[in-house]
Amino acid sequence: MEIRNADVVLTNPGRNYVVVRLETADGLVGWGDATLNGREKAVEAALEEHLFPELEGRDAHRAEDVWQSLYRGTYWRGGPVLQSALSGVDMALWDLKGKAAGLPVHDLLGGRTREYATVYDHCGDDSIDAIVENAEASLDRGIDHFRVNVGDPMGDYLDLDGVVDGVLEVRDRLGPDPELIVDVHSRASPREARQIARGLEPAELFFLEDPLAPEHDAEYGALRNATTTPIAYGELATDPFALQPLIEDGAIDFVRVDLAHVGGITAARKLATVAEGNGTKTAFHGPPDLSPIGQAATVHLDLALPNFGVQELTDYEERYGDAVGEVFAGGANFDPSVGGLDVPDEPGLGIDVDLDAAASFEYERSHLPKRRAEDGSVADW
Ligand code: KDG
Ligand code: MG
Repeated sequence: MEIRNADVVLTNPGRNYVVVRLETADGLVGWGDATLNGREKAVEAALEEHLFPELEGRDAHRAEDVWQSLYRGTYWRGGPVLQSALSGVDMALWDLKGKAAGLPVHDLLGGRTREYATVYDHCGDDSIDAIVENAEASLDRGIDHFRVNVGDPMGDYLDLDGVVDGVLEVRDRLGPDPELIVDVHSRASPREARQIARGLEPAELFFLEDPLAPEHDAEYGALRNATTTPIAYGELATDPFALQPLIEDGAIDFVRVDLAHVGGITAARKLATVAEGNGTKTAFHGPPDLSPIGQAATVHLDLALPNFGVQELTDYEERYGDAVGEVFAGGANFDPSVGGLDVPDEPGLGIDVDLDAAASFEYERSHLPKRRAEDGSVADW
C-alpha cells in the first residue's frame, strides 16, 4: 500500500481546521486532523516541507515505523507544531489501514470494549443560575457529566475563593448525583492548585482539569498528596512520554491528551496502555478546535480502550454547524439515550471530506485570545 500523494488542506467552515490527505498508489484516501489552534500555517509548512517528502513511496501499512521515523528519526523531537503535523499523518495512516482491511479503526485497535463513549458537556457560565440552567438542559439531553466553570471565559483563577465558593454552590444546587468537572486551564501556580483542589473537596468532583502547566510537571506529585480531588492532566502535552512518569507515580487520575497534538492514535494508545497498568483512566481532549476527523479518531480509541474514563464533548449542538457538515461527512454521533458518542462501523475512521466545499471556506488568520492580569502583565490564557 504505497503512499503516492500527500496533501494538506486548510479550511474554515466556522473555524480553521488543518486536514491531512494521504492517497495510496491504488487510490485509497486516508484523512487526518493536524489542527493547532492559532498556528495552522506553521503546521501546514511543517507538513509540506518536512513530513510529506519523507512519506512518498513508503508503505502506508507501517504506521508505527512512520511514527518512529517522524518522532525519533528526525533527532529534533516534537513540540506542538511537529507533533500536530505527525498526528494528522498518523490518523490518516490508521484510516487507510482500516479502509484496506475493510474494518473500522476500533477493530484494528483490539475491538470495542464498550458500546459508546460517555461524554461530559460544557455548562460553565457567568452566573450560578446560568450554570444550573445549562446543566439541566444537558441532563435533558442525556448527559450527566458537566464542566461547571464559573466565570468568563474559564473563571478568574486569581479569585481562588470565588471559584471554590461558586462551584460548591453549583454542587449544592445540582445535588449529589451529576459528575462535576472544573477546568483550571493550566493557570494556577502550584500553591494555588493545591488551594483550589483542597477547597473543592466537598464538591466531590469527577476531576479537576489541567490545574498546572507542563513546566510544573514535577509538582503534580505534591498536588496529589495534598488532596483527595481527582486530577486530570494533559491537553497541552505534545510528548506522550513526558506524561509517563506522572502516571507511574500515581500523580494523575485521568490522562487527557489531545489526539491531534500528542502524535495521533499511535501516541495516545501507547500512553493509555501505560495508564491502564497504573489504574489511570482516559479523558481525552474534545475541544471545538478538533475537527470531526480528530473527534472520530478519538472516539475510535475511546471505544477500544479498557481504561476509558470519559470523553469531552464541547457544546455538542453548536459545535459543528451546517458549514462543517458541508465539508465533513460521517464521523462520531451523539446518542442522547445513553449520553455517549459512537462511530459508524464503517472501514477506517468512517469520515469523508468534500474538497470543493473545503476550498470554498477559506482559511482566516486567527489567534487564541491573550489575557492580562489586572496590573497589565501577561497571564496564561
Ligand atoms: O485551543 C485551545 C482549546 O482547545 C482549549 O482552550 C480548550 O481547555 C480546553 C478544553 O478543555 O476543551
Ligand atoms: Mg481544558
